[in-house]
Amino acid sequence: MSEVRKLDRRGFLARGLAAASTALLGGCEELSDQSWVKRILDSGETLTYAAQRALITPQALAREYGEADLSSDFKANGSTNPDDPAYVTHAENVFADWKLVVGGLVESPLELSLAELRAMPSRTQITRHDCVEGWSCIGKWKGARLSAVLERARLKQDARYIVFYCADMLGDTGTEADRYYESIGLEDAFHEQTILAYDMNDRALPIAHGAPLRLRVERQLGYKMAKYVMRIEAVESIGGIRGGRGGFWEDLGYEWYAGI
Ligand SMILES: Nc1nc2c(c(=O)[nH]1)N[C@H]1C(S)=C(S)[C@@H](COP(=O)(O)O)O[C@H]1N2
Ligand SMILES: [Mo]
Repeated sequence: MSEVRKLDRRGFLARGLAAASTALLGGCEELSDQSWVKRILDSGETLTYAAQRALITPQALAREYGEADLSSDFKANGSTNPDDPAYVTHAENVFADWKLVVGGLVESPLELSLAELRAMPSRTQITRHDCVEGWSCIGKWKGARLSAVLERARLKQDARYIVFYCADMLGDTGTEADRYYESIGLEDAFHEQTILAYDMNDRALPIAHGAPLRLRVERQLGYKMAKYVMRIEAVESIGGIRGGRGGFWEDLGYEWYAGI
């Protein structure tokens, strides 16, 4: 484990522990020491992309639950109220003029309002969200299929990754390096359960959980599920973006493929 990774992991876990000790995660579950999920999380590693490929088929579904399994109080984590001025204005306006920007290696760049996203092919799913800090909650998500958005934009041949740019700053340098971003490969982008969620538990997605739009990519850990998504971009390589490792936490040492 590299030094930067050790330091970062300590910081991330310390924040998680502080949160866990103040509340017993109303309705959510702290993973027991015996849990296989926790053992993987504690090892500091997630399944590598290759291991995941070897274990399950590319299109296998993450487990889905029933209404009775919903956590009564889904924990909010990381940024919960972005202070970016443009975001604040959109929030005050209940996102009426907000648009998702879709660009990069696409034939037809798009700007989609929430009404347009709501009119697209959708999926609703009840799934368990596992945070690397060692907690999980079950929630119901409805959103536009990312595959439908990408099909409308028409990916160019050389597109390999989809990058999600978010409104919030998580670090404390006060620079663009603090802004949250994430990326996934095309297999996850076109996976049945990968959606741009606008509803949570049958209501418009709350700000604490990423309003107006957040990614759900159900076979990976919580930090992949970008909240406050403002723009998505199709790229050939993530190497030239920011720290070059494909995400805010990845640039600080976390695995890019956070398979569970
Ligand atoms: N934009 C943005 N997305 C984010 C985060 C964040 O801080 N900012 N935190 C990540 C982490 S670590 C987790 S566990 C989940 C938390 O989602 P929740 O607040 O709905 O529980 O969002 C992920 N996506
Ligand atoms: Mo997380």
